[in-house]
Amino acid sequence: MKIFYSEQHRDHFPPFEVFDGGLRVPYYENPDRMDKIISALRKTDWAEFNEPEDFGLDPILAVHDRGYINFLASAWTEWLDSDPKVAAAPEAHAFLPATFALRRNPRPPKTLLGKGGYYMMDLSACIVAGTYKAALASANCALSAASSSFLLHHSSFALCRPPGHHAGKDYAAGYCFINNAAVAANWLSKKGRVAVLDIDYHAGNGTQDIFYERNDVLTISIHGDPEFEYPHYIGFADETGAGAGLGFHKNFPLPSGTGDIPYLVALYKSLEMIRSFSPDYLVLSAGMDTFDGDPLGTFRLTWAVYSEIGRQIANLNLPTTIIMEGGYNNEALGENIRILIRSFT
Ligand code: OKP
Ligand code: ZN
Repeated sequence: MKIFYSEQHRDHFPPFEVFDGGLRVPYYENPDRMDKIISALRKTDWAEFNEPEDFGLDPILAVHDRGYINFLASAWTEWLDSDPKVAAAPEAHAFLPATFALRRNPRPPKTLLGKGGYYMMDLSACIVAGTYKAALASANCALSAASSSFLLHHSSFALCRPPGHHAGKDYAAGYCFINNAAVAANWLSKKGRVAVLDIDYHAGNGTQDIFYERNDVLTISIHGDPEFEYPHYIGFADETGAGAGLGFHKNFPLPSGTGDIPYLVALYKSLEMIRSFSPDYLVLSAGMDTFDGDPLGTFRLTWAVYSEIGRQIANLNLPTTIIMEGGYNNEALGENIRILIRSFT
């Protein structure tokens, strides 16, 4: 199986993020995650690593707002220029606003901090010197995998970092800047009907937002109930699409502590919906933070169930573009991914 991966992600490694309660902690979404996955995949006889192609900005701007992308491109240098303390020790800093636009004025502000609070949703999507280039490379991995799924009519894996499913049309959130799955799904939607299935532990709010009014892309997310879990404001069962897109979005919010069996029940319902939509392509947002003991999750999925999840999804028999999202138990991450995706080889 073709795997698309770029080393560019290493330059996106913010020195901290801010947790609920104001605690400043080391960045959970770290480069070591990729190293663990790569070493697990290198042990197989089916992993074929490829550099992504550069697709330029057009397929990204087909999904994201231009003002937002411009903000991502310039935020770090503007931050560096704005404060001598940052310039004196750039590696100890990240751009992160502390004031957010609760109800939006339709006019994006002109100042950097104003734009930060307008284009960012929380305190985890920190911007450093390498963030924009890493986010572009990550989106190019997704596009290269989508293009490979189209040309070879076969599944492919985009080993994306930073992840993407929390990023909306004009906002960064939850370690995500460019919505890799949405960019890939939108690109594939020019070639055929597309379904997006998001199995990351957290609701795929960005993907939901981006396709909410479209009926040509079915989006489904299985996740910790936003009643108790991040992203708190979106991902509820009664959100099923709007306008032409009504009936083309589905959320499966599940309780804290969810184990293998109830998870598989939600998965089977998702696969039933995908079958009746009869897409030409599947985009799979694959997060492994559903694993028992993940530091950012509450589910209790076992190692063995990833094999069953992979087999069931692969049974759809669709060219599947698998996009890496979350998963923060680094020691288990590589094996879990290997077990999940081997059914697609
Ligand atoms: C990104 B992905 C923790 C607050 C939540 C953000 C989590 C983002 C998860 N105290 N922080 O979906 O894996
Ligand atoms: Zn997640």
